[in-house]
Amino acid sequence: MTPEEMDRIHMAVMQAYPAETQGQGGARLDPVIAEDGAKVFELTASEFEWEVEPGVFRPAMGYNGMVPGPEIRVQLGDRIRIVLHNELSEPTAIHSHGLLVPNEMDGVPGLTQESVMPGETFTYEFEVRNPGSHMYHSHYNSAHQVTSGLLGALIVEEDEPVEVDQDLVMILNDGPLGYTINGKGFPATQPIVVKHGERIRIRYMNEGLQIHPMHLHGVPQQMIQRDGYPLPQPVMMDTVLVAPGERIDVLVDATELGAWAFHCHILSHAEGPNGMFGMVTAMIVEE
Ligand SMILES: [Cu+2]
Repeated sequence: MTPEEMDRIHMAVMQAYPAETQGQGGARLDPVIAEDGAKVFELTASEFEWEVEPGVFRPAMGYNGMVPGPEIRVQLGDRIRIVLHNELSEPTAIHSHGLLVPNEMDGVPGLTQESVMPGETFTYEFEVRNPGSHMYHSHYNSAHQVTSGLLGALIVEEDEPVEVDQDLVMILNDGPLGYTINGKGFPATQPIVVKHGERIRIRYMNEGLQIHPMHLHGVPQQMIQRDGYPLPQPVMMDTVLVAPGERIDVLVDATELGAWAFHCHILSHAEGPNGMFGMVTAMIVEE
């Protein structure tokens, strides 16, 4: 390959960003309020083809036909009911990762419940006792089911949250769908677009099998919470290491104008001889 050919391929990928693909994950799921006041969330696990980057469809598993699954947002003290319908070809279950729940609602087949077999429904019900950025995901054949997309954000809002202009979730994953941010690989990842001077909150969640040090160019990140627990002293950093299972909340002040690269700094998750791919996006700070 000549330098010119190499550069043409690099530039073509950059120019395609942000590329349109079928399907977007993480749509907010509004609850149905039951007669007893419980917030009911229906999740159907199924198998489908998911377009991770333009023209690349991979076999996925997901809730309600999307990767990541719908975002569930609740308040402290809520009684919630998560109704799982299993339309997969294998058993499954849902674990509410990070939440304090009664043992029988913990979602670990063989330990706390029977497996939810294909065609069956299981209802998880509990009172929400602890705030923070949490996750729900499969706890069955999990190295395959979770990395294939059976996951989602389960956010319990604080009574007095930090005021921000945008509150964003960034779910990291690796496995059968490749290296993804919110279910897509570059150039199909979505940019973060902010106005100059705005403050945003990013809730990182790592559902993959590998660590991902997330590096934002241009401005530092202020880590305020880990696994839903506030840090006694916030920490400034430019590369935030998110381990599998961890959630890390950061604040970013968009003080610098321009389009800033935002990527995993394990470089083999982000850039190769054909240019950027996988865990890459950008924060665009506008006037
Ligand atoms: Cu990575």
